Amino acid sequence: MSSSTDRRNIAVGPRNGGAAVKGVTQRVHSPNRSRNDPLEEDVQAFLIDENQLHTFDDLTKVNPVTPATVLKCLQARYRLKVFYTHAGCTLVALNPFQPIPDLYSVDVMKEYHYATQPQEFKPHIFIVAEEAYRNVQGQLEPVNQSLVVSGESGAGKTWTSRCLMKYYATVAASAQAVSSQDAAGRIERRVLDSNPLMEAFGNACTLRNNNSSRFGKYIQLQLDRYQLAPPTFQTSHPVSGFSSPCPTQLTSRAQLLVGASVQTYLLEKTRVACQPANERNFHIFYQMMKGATDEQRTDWMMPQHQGFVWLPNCEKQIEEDGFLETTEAMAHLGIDAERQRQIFRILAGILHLGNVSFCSSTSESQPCDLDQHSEDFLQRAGELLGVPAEELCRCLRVRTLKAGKQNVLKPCSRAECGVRRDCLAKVVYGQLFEWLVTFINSCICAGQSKWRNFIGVLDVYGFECFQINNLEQLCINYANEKLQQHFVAHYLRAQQEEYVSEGLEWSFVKYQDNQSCLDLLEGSPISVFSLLNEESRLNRASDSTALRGRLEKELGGNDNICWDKFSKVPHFNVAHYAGKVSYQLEGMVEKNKDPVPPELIGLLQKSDNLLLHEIFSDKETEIPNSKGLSRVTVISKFKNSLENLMKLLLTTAPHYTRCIKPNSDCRPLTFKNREVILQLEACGIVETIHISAAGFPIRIPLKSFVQRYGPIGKCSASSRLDTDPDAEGADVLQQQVEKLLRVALQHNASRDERRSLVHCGKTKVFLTQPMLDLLEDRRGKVLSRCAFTIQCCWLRHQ
Ligand code: AOV
Ligand code: MG
Repeated sequence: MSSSTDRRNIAVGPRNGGAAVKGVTQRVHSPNRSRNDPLEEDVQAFLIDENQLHTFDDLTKVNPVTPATVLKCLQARYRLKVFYTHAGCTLVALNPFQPIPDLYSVDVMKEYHYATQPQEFKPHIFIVAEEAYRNVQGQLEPVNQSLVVSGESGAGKTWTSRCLMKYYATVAASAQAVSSQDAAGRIERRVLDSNPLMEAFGNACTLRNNNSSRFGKYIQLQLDRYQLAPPTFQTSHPVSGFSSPCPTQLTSRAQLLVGASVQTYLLEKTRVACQPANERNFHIFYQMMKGATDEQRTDWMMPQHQGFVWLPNCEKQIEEDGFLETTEAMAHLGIDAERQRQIFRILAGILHLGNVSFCSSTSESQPCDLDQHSEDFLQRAGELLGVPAEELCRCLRVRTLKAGKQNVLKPCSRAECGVRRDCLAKVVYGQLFEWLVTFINSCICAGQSKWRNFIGVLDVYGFECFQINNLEQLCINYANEKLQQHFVAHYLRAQQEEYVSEGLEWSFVKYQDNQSCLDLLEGSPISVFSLLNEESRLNRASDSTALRGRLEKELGGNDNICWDKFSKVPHFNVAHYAGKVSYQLEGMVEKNKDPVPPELIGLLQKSDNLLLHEIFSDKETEIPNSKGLSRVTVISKFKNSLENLMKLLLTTAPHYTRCIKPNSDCRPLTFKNREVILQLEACGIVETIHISAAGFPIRIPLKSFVQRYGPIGKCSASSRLDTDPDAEGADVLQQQVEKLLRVALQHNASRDERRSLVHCGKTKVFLTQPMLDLLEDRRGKVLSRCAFTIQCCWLRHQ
C-alpha cells in the first residue's frame, strides 16, 4: 500500500528547541530504516532506558520517536495493565479484552472531574472527556466539541463511546435529576438507555467482534449553562451516584446535560436475511429466543425448540442475556407494553418468514410452489406481520409490471421468490430500526431553545477485511477513510499549513495522505462509486465480469486499485490506509440498488399491526415503469450522509481517540507486536507524535489573547497596557502580546526557552499547554490580588 500513497513534503520539523522536540530525529524517515518491517529496527539504539519505557504517559516524550520505540513503549505499559497513553493530540486506547475493575467507576470520574489539572493525572479516556467538557464551556469562547473514536473492528470504539456517555451523564447530571429520586425518567438515564437498545437492534456477532456495531452513530449531547441555584441534597444521586452536589453544579460556568440526539449511518440490514458464515443475526433475535416468557413465546408462535434459518450459531451464547435490559430500556424511554408487543411480533414474523422457501415452478406461466413445511411458517409470518397469508404468498411469488398504463402480473422464478422474501425482511427490519431511532430522538432531544452547545461522540463501524467483502465492507471502509481524511486534513495538514501562513518557521513533517484512495472511491467524474451507481441505474441485470472490465479500463491508472491476475472471480482490490481489501463484484450492484417491490410496501400498509401500518403509511407504492429506476442508491445516500457528518465535524473542535486491538483473537491481555504496529502505522501515529511534539496545540487570536491576559500586563508598572484591544490593528496587538509574554515569563526566559513555549503569529498566539497553564496561573493571581484590593477599599469606605 505504501507505494501507492501520497508521501508529502519530506523533512521533520524540530526547530523550536523544546525538550520534546529534541527527540524528533530524522531517523524515522531514514532510507536505512526498513519501512516494511519496523519491528526489525534496532531498538537497542534507544536513548532511554528500556526499563523505563512504561513510564511514558505521553509518547511525545519518547526519544527517539520511531514505530519500534512507540510499539515497545505501548507494549511495556500493556504488560503493566496501563491501557491509555497520550500521543500528543491523540489518546491511544489499548483494548484489554477483559473488564478492568474500578477503571471506570464514579469515583474515578470524580477524580478527573474535580482535578484542577486533569492532564497531570494518568492518561485515561476521562481526560479527553473532561477536556472537551471544559472546552465547551469555553475558557475563551464556547465551542462545540467532537470526540472522534476510531480503530479497526473490535478495537473498542463502542466501549469507549459508552464510557464517554456515562461520564457526561454523571458529571453533567441535570439539577432536576438531583432533586428527584426517580432515576428512570431522567434525561441522563434515558440517554444512557438509548445505548443498549440501539446495540440490541444494530449490533451482531461477527468474526472480528462479538458485539460488532453494524451501523454508525453520532450522538450529540446537548448542554446548557446551569441557570438556577443548585438544590442541596443528602442522598446519593439516582443516576450519577454522586453523594454531594456535583462540582460543576456549583460553578457559574457549569454545563448540564439537557438532552441528546442521535444520527445513525447505514445499518447493515442485509444481515437480517443473510448472515455471513460463522456470524450471527442482530442480537435482538437471540435475546428474544433466550429471554422470552412462555406467554411471549405463545404470542410469537415459537415453540421452545423451534429452529430458525435466519438464526445461525445459537449455540455461541453471545450477548444474548440482554432481553431484560432491552425491554427495560424500552420502558424507560416510553415504549409501552402494547408497542413492545407490536415490535416483537414484527421481529418474530421476520424469523418465521426466513423459514419459508420455494420449489422450482413447473412452467414459466405458473408461480412457484411453497416448499414442504413452509405453509405453516408463511401462515404464522402473515399473522405476526398482520397481513393475510394468501396475499403475502402472492406478493412473494408474483411480480407486477407496468406495460404502458396497464399493470401486468408475472410469476417469479424460485430465485426471485427468495430475493423478494429477503427484501421484505430487510425493508421491515431497516424501517423498524429507523422508527426506533426516531422514537429515541423524540424522547431524548431537548428543544432548540433549551440547549446552546453540544459534545458529539462519533462511533462508526471499524475497518473490516474478510475473506469475502462486498458492498457492506466497501461502505464501512469508505466511512473509515473519510474519518482518516478528517484527521489528516484537520490535524496533520492544517496544523502545519497554519504555522507557515502565520509566519512561524516550520519544516513539514511528511505524512501518509489517503486522499488518493478517496479520489478512487468517490472522486469525480469517474470513480468506483460513480461506475457502480451508473450500473445500478440501468434497467438491466448487472454483469459483474463486464463491470470488472469497466473498472479496470476507467480506473486502472489509479495506484490504489488493482486486480489479482489469476483470479476468476470478478473483483477489485483497494489499497486502503488500513490495508488492502479485495471486494467481490457479484451481487454488489443489486445491493446498491436495494430495490423494494412496491407490492410489498402496499401489503405492509394494510397491516393490522399498528406499528407496521404506521411505519409504511407514507411510503411510495407506485409501480415504476421501465425507465423509472430510482436515482437514489445505497452508496449515494451513504455518501451524502457522511458528507453532512464531515461538514458538522468541521464546525466542532475535535478530540481523537485511537483504539488499538492488541490481538485479532480478542484474547485478554495479549499483545501481538505485528498486529499493533500495522494499526499504528495505518493511522499515522508516529507522524502525529512528531507534529504534536514540535507543535503548539493551543492557538488564541491576538485580540482574545490581549483581552484575557491583559490583567497580567496591567499589574506591572513597567509593561502597562493602556490601549483598547478592540480598537487596535494586528501590529499593535502583536506588540501588546510581546509585552504580555515578557511580563508573564518575567523577562528571564532565554530566547530558545521562549520559542519552545510560545510564538506570536500574524493573527494568533501559538502556545504549549505549560505556557497556557503559566498564563492562567499569573492571571488568576493578579485577579485575586485586585479583588482583595477592592474589598479592602470597600471596607475602608464602610
Ligand atoms: P468496536 O466498536 O471498535 O468494534 P467494541 O467497543 O465493541 O469494538 O469492543 C470489542 C470488545 O472488546 C468489547 O465487547 C469488550 O469485550 C472489549 N473491550 C473494549 N474496550 C474495552 C475496555 N476498555 N475494557 C474492557 N474490555 C473492553 V466494530 O463495532 O466491530 O468496529 O463494527
Ligand atoms: Mg462498535
